[in-house]
Amino acid sequence: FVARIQNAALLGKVMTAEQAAELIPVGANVGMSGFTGAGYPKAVPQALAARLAALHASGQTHARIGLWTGASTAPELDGALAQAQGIEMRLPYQSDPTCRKLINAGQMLYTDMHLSHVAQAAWFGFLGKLDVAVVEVAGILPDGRLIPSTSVGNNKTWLDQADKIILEVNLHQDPALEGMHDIYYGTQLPPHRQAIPLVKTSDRIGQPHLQCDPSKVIAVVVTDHADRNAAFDPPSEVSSRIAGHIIEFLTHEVKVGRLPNELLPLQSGVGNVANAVLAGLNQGPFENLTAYTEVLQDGMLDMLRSGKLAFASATALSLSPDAAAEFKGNIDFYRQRIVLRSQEISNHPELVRRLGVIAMNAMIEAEIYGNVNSTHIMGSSIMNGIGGSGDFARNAYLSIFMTPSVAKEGRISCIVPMVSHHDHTEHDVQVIVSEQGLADLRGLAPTQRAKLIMERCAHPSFRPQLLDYMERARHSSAGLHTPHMMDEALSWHSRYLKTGQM
Ligand code: 0RQ
Repeated sequence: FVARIQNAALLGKVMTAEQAAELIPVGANVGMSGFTGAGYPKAVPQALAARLAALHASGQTHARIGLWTGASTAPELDGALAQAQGIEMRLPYQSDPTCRKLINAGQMLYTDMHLSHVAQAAWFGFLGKLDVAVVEVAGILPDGRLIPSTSVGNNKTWLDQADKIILEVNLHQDPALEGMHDIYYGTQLPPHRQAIPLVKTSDRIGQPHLQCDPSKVIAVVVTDHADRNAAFDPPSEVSSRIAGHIIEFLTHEVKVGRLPNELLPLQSGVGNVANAVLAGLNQGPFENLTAYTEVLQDGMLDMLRSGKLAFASATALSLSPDAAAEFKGNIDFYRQRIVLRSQEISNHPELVRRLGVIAMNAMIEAEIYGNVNSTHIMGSSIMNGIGGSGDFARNAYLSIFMTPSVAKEGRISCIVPMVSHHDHTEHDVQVIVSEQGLADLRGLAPTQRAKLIMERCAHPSFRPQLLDYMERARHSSAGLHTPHMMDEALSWHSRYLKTGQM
């Protein structure tokens, strides 16, 4: 590992994960690296979890930390710390089953934030003091600068803001990642902010390395482990139909002159549906595409390889084991075509608006008027979090939300009279698509939107029920702009909670 730690002072700080975890004070706010299962520290969180569990066993039942990351991580981080009951407050995004269980049981606090807001909220001091940063890197340069790993996330901010820094140098991460990153150090606080000088997805506006004050580094831990690397499901029939509707819609938009032949930069959310849409685009008619997105999944790697996608900007890689191996084998090819940025830049509203991004995100449910819920099950339980979907949806050129029309073997309609939680308001949602069809809502009034969403997107088994709701609301609602029956609007959700069927 000596070749990876070229700074003599930092080489002298190499220690075990257990020793490093001892240096994290109980009650500290800890900013860790990691974004959608990539580039997260793999050893210190597990050692810290073991330490907190031992403290709990000795009677210190409230020994916990505040845990801030880029986005979701992996079992070695979120999973280990949650199982040890070691997290007091989690932000800004998670998808871990144990975290989810504790949050929904009221045993862990969770602040669900737009991912582009996190860094500035930390600089503004809105989140409290950041005590320790724990950041995975691919290597350390002689002057202490860091070669970032497979995600950038909030690492720049954690390294700048934390009093103390622990670095995990992961030998498994390819040192040839060097040069793939673009870390922008020009962001200012209001009222001194300037325009961010990025006008194309491929622009480089920063530097390839993270700055780090070596005097703040209290430990360096060496690891050799792959990222989480979950495999994606092959595109299902439902996902493929959703992808088909989106491609037909984009083709139409090109035909009528609202999109250029090479479209506009694509943003694609997480999960199997999003990956299937990319698989569809890879077979589709468009060439020379670009992506300005936050997560680069297998689908985009395939598109880069086939040449359909000319360039991709993201903050993290989230690859299956096969795709990760392929990426490693052809890293020089990908370094010409991928740039990884801090998440406040990959998701920045100014840049999303300037570039005219086409945002495609999955959701939990939509209502007939177009409001969208991306985060909550039946109004009160968190699923994952809003992630970057709001950063992109509100500022996109085209904002598309997609979902299967039903969930849980058809017992739940994903199109409902009123959403049980609002993440994306009707004003931020231009297109809704399910395997049934696509509703283009641009320029429509609420009652026009409702007609289209029910006709095009709802499952036939729920359509009559929705039409009946709408019809009765038209006759009994106090206002007829957005007709609702307030005592019935959420009755589908309460019926499901009581009977297991909407
Ligand atoms: O439940 O896990 O028990 O099987 O929700 O649903 O259909 O597998 O969809 O994996 O694409 O995730 C919105 C959660 C969709 C995700 C969400 C149940 C369903 C299943 C998952 P099971 P699917 P996906 C950029 C963009 C927010 C963040 C975001 C997400 C589970 O896309 O977290 O967009 N998005 N970020 O059965 C009850 C309904 C349901 C339902 C589905 N209406 N009611 N349960 N489910 N619909 C990336 C980042 O920001 C990092």
